[in-house]
Amino acid sequence: MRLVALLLAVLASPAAFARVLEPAGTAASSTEAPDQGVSYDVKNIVDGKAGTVWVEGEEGSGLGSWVRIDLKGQQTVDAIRIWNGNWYTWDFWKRHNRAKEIEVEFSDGSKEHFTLADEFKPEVIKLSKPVKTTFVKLKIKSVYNGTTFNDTCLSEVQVLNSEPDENIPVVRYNASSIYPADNDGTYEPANVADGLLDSMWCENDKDGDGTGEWLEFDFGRPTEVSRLVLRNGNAYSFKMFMKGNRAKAATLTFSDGSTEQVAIKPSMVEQVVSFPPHTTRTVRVTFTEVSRGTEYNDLCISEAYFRK
Ligand SMILES: [Ca+2]
Ligand SMILES: [Ca+2]
Repeated sequence: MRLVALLLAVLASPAAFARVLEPAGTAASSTEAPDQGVSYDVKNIVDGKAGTVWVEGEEGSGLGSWVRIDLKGQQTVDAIRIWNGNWYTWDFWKRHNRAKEIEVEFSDGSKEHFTLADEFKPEVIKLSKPVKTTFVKLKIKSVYNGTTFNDTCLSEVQVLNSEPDENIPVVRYNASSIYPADNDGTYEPANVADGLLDSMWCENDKDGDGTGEWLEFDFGRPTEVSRLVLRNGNAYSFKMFMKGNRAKAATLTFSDGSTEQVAIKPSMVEQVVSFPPHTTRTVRVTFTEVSRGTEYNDLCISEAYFRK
């Protein structure tokens, strides 16, 4: 029974196995002009941030507008993950149009049609079969209307390939506490594995700075690990990074109770934390030292992956 349950858990989260194909470029049918220094360029859909947005520049709701993501040569695409609408904030999301029906076109001329959910959460659309293509083009066929602006937005689009990569798939995350969702979104532990720098896990210790809080990775089966790849703090921007707490040291606790102490750089760039190899089903990362931010006294981690 346990094996069956485990397989179901794995099948239920295809995104856990999906790697994001690196874009080589982007194009769009039209783009809204920048406003007060804020760009709505189509580059924003592949910049690793939900809070930066492409807005079509047509009169009306932008039906027929499209965005294209060019890949590095021909790649196999299995799925696409979309942050639909304007993710700058929840309020902005409601006020702008979201794409409803989309046509997805590939370089071999094939097309697939999807109806997206109208929800403030990322959506994975799975292709009926893998496609070898040099680009993915999304055309907006209908929209969900925003309450204020008749402009259709996409915040982020990840083109996915389901072949495993170096990052060990996680079937379940646990955490000592989770900061409640607010106007910017959720702070769920799984946010450390979505490829976005402005989505993160944050702890919810009301008085403390995050020291003693933990994040646990469950691989579902014994797996060898020796590296933790990390984007510390709120990695959206240097300004946001400085405002919040960052980790400086942690204890890694493995399934058999053994531990390793590791130092973590209080830096927003990607870092690889190496430690002696352990074969384990879970790793609990307990933060033992924290660097305080200037404004928010909550520890956040933007991205975190274990590797062999
Ligand atoms: Ca973006
Ligand atoms: Ca993230």
